[in-house]
Amino acid sequence: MHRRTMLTGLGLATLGGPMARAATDRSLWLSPMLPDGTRAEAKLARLPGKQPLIQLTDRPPNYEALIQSFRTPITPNDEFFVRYHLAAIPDMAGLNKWSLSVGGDAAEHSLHFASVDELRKGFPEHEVTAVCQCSGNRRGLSDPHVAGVEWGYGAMGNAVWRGVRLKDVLEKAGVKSNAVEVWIHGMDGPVLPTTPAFHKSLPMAKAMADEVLIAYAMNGQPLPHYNGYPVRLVVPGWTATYWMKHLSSIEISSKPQPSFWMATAYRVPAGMFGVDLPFLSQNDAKSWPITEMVVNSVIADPLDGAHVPQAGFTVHGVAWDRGHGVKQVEVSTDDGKTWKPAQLGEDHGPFAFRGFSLATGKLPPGPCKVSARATSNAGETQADKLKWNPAGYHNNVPQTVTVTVA
Ligand SMILES: Nc1nc2c(c(=O)[nH]1)N[C@H]1C(S)=C(S)[C@@H](COP(=O)(O)O)O[C@H]1N2
Ligand SMILES: [Mo]
Repeated sequence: MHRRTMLTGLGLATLGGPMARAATDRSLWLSPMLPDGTRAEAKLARLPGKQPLIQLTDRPPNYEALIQSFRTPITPNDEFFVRYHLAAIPDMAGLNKWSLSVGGDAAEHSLHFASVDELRKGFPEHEVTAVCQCSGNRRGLSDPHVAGVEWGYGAMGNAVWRGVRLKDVLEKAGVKSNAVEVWIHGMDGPVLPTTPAFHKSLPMAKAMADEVLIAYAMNGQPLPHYNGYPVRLVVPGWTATYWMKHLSSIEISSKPQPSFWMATAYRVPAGMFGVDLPFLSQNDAKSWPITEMVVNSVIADPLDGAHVPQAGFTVHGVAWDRGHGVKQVEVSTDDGKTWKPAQLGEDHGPFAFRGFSLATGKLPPGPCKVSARATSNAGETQADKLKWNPAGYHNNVPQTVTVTVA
């Protein structure tokens, strides 16, 4: 479809603010660093119930958020990114027949919840504000490029999640002493029976952590269809591959989950990225499963290519880490030569985005390279140099936004 027709079809002309700006200039929503093929094929498109997002693939749906969505620390549900591995996703009628089974060879009993209400009424409710970030966020910026969905900066979001603790449900089922992992599975599946189903697992120590929720609400609303309706797992601090959507089965297991998605995919070179909680049952000599996120930040305003006044402008963005919380964000307006501490916004807890802002003051005319660099309460700072790995994970090199001061 012709781009102009598509955008008109989406009704973008009627939207104000950042969306309208994004719609009129492709360079404002597509990172200049993405591979040419990705840049040529990506388009703004709307899934049911969503604002237009950047469509990277349609089957399965892989849509990233516009960078403008990170001007606020809480990401609205209708701007939240969507990522699926497999294309057979139940429709709402199918998902309304949801039920959850809990069992496994290392469970004392099995449990069955026939509705969300039954689950909700069985346990105390909890809330956590946490970043859901795809392991592959920024993969498209890997240099040299790597295979996979070529995400830019928007394969992430931060929301207030409400649900019951996984731990409380596991304790009700009874955890035997030989339990090693909790296996999780959702209601979506492959179109072809030869494609491996999306089976994942968590080590017992993370599964039993207080922050891990079986969530049925996101920012005070039911989960959107494509973000896991009616129930998903929320695993704060860990990349989103463990955040199982349409969660339908939980097994307490004495064995490591052997699926393709644990044993082969979603792995990083052993020891390349430090973690607090090792996933010992899935580690091998060469590689570890990707688990805890790395400290990172994104500049959401100004956008690459923007024109800014000599009197100066305010840099806005968000920073996050793997659950220690953000201690400081520094901003540079001279291509990383000098850095100034930014002002931090409201603290939404250690697993959440932390907003930051910095007023630049007067600037000389010409091109200006703006960067941000976050440091966590664990003393970790964003990497100076990309820790390249074959799947393009954990890219936390400070982003550079180039604007023109005029
Ligand atoms: N059932 C199911 N859950 C899933 C996936 C999936 O393909 N199927 N993908 C995982 C991955 S890799 C990511 S990045 C997140 C994306 O969450 P979102 O689509 O709500 O943004 O879902 C996770 N949970
Ligand atoms: Mo992901």
